[in-house]
Amino acid sequence: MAVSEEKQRVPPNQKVVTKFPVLHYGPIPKFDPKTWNFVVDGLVENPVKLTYEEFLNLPKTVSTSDFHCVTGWSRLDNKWEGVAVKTIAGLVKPLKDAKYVTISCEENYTTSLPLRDILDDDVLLAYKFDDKPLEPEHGGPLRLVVPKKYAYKSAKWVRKLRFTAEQEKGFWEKRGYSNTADPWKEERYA
Ligand SMILES: Nc1nc2c(c(=O)[nH]1)N[C@H]1C(S)=C(S)[C@@H](COP(=O)(O)O)O[C@H]1N2
Ligand SMILES: [Mo]
Repeated sequence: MAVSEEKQRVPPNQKVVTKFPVLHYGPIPKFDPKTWNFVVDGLVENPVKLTYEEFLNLPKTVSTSDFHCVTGWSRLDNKWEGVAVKTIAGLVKPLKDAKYVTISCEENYTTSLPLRDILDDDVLLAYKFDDKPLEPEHGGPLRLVVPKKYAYKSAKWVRKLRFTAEQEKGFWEKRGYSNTADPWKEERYA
């Protein structure tokens, strides 16, 4: 990549990698498609609990985006396929007081985002990467992808979205990482 192009694509103090590192806290959870479900609750008109099959039948989105880890690596042009959180919001209809979403995962990992960030066009709950089923180590069967934030907001093994009036602090955010997590402003620590 030309130097000028890289400057526009890569946030400050990040290094581009071509392999896809695997990074998370704790074990890789087991996935059983028969018992797995996906819940949306909190401040919504129409809470839902979907089976794996029902989730796969939701309208899908394909999006290619960049991925920036707070520890300093960035991976460009990742092709994700899944369901836009915007699509989910259309289904559950957030109430007027809903301003944030808490994302809960297997193994007690959580993070949260303001509604306007999570409803961005490039934010999706992905079940495919590079046209193949998302690997367990990268968050399969389902992970959130939030390209405009440091990747600790891109929660792996997602099971639940909860719409809230106030922002709840996530796993890394409670441990001193930035709640806003904008890589272009280098918001690494709170
Ligand atoms: N459930 C869960 N999701 C997580 C994490 C985690 O520890 N647990 N780590 C985050 C961090 S810090 C990064 S950089 C990315 C890494 O995703 P990857 O392993 O697919 O590269 O996952 C994010 N999502
Ligand atoms: Mo990270």
